[in-house]
Amino acid sequence: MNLTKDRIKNDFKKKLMNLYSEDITESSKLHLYVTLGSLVREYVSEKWMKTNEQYSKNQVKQVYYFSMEFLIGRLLGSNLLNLGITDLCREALSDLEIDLSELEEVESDAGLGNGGLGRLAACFLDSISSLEIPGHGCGIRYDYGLFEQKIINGYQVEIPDNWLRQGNVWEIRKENKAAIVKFGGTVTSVLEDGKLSFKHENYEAVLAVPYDTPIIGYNNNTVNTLRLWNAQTVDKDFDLDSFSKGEYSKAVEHKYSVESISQVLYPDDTRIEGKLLRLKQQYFFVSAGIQSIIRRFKKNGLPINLFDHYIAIHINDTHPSVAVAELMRILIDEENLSWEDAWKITTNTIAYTNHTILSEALEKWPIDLFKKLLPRIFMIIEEINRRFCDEVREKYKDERQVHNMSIISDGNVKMAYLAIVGSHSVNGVAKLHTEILKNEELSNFSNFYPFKFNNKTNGITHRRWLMKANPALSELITKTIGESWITKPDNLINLLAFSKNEDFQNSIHGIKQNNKVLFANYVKDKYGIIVNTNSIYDIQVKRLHSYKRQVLNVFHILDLYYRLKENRNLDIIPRTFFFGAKAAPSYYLAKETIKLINAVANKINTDNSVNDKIKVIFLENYSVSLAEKIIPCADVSEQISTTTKEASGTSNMKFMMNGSVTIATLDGANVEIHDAVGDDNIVIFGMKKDEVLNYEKNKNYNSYKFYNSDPRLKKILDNLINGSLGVANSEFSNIHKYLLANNDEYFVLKDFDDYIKAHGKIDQLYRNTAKWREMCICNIAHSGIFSSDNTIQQYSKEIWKTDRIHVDI
Ligand code: 26V
Repeated sequence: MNLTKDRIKNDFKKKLMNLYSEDITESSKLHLYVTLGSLVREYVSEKWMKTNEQYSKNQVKQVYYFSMEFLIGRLLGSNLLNLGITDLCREALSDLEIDLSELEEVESDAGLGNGGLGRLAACFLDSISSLEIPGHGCGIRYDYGLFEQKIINGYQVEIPDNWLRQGNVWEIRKENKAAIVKFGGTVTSVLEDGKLSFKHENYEAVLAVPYDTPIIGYNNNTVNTLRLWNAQTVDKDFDLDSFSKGEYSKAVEHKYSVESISQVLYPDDTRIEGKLLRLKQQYFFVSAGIQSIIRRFKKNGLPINLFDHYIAIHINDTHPSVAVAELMRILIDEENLSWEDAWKITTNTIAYTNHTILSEALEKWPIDLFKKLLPRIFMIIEEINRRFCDEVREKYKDERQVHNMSIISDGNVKMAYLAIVGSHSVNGVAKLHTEILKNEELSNFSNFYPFKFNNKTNGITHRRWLMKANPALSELITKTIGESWITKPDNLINLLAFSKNEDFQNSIHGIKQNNKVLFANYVKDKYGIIVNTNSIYDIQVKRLHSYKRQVLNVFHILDLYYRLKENRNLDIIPRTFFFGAKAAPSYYLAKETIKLINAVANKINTDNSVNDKIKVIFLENYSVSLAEKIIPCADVSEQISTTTKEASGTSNMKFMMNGSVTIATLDGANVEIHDAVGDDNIVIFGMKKDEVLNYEKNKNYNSYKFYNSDPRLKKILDNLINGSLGVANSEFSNIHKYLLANNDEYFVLKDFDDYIKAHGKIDQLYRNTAKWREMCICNIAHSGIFSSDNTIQQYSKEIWKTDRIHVDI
């Protein structure tokens, strides 16, 4: 399609008239945004159709990425970028006196995820399409995404995220592709003509209706599909009996109960709760997704025994791991395959990624609940487990080992074990994480199945996180090393040749400065706080969790504050500390930490004796669209988790790609970042893996030792509970207790001294302007390897075995 500015202008006016019978002057920003969005979708419709046609015609292998979460954010800007029509649209709209950036701000974030895991899924989709890989997303179309966070009097307050209120221009409802998902009921076995079959009766049927969103590749014709499922009643919304008796609320009870399945994203990614509704959500989208894959597969005329040659299913963490049993069920009960054939196909089809080793987040389901909700699936898991336990028994002749590895034990179904046994590939998300999985957490399984375990270090899409979020930097990079880095992000390495070039350093600095000014304006408008744009922007944005140690960051700030109070002339480079973090609604310690950050912010920002040197800002409602604003203006990236606890982290990569210097523990992908940039271009502190593991094994850590021997810590901790932070004495007593009486699970006190020193080093490095700028450039130059394009190429080659398919138009 040959788009010109004039064509876009005409199409836009026509569309506005068709949709709203309005002209531009009387239209609202929302209507203008919807008009542009609809137009863009229209422009991709041919590519979308052709992509699907070509996949069917050529019978290519396709991958389906199953995930409970897709943290997409906004799509207008990234769709325009991938279609290569951003400038054209901006100019066309500008002629019509419309500002494109203003329209982009109208779009609600699709916040269908909690954090890293959901955002990774979104980055992966972008890379899959951009690399011309036939691959699609499968998930749930939640009516409400992750809650919106308001900060009221320093406390987090959660507001439902009604992201669909203004409609969603990107999705298409496909009623004709609906599937039925069955819950509960009874299963009986029937022997007919010597063949055993299973009859499922008295179940509750739920209609799964798909909504498809196009996933547009960068500068190619590939448009893959993100298919999200919505739950509806199958035939009747009302219980007619109750309705005719005038019992209206009872009459609609069933409707509400069914629709609740896809109503809301669970906002707690810190611990499993064993809630029935969550398991319902899991089976709901997995069953609907696999049914629709099988349906399309058969429509293409392919024989079912070749299923694994044409289909790969990837499960994002254990949340979709019922897929193992659901695929078995369909192959055996509906396609009449033998157990052995079905098992071979299933394990060849499915691959699993683990995203955490925190034991409280490892999924398990009580047997009774599981069996009642999914009787046939439970039977299949029992049989999978029986056969697996036999193999373990045969190999080790040790019943303890059998018990330890059993998928069903201690009254629970263990989803990670099901995912490992039922797949051909198990991967961790960074070198260290995979090593810990193999040698510690899952060593039983990696000894049993050494060939299944592998590493795939996470990545981020440089299109959203550099080209879209930081257009000025992108332009400068292209001007300096040409545009090849856009499709070959590794080529960013060519920037190294310019790392000492003064002109280039100045340009890099100018762009960062400009981004900082823009963000300072945002902060001033929103919070009425004046930020010193010459200060170091020191930023920690991520979910609030004890292991991520936002408290360590606060302790550094308090220490700095107390030092400034003691010595007004203390020579430091001014700093602005930014935090952005949502706490799970029932995670009281995390919420207390938010209040602590806000109390410290209030204390410092209103203290005129220090607030020209330091300020603290808590950014409300951290989200994808806010991340795109804040990351490009960071000088310092805080990646300070307790070593071994952060599986990978991905904001660490986004920051380096935008030219920040990282202060980090050697945890998660910080290890790979350190390997890439070397000691001179990152500031590493804190305990190493073995020290942490030793403390944990020997149980010989004592946080009081640090409290008693370090007067700085003593002062900070005492001041938490004596009202000196301007709040009641009890306000932070849980944090105090956690760190002292409960012995500081994540070693904040142990790493404190080293962290303070590391910040001293940052201060010194920043003073050497040329050196600092060289560090920033070096970080950008080495960030290309963290493009999710690289990660996805590895998944495709080593796990999915999918080929690139160029779509012809
Ligand atoms: C866990 C749970 C548990 C119960 C209910 C809801 C829920 C939702 C999500 C999760 C996932 C927790 C695991 C997770 O998000 N891991 C993060 O994955 C990132 C991508 O691989 C990685 O960069 C982070 O280090 C890791 O913490």
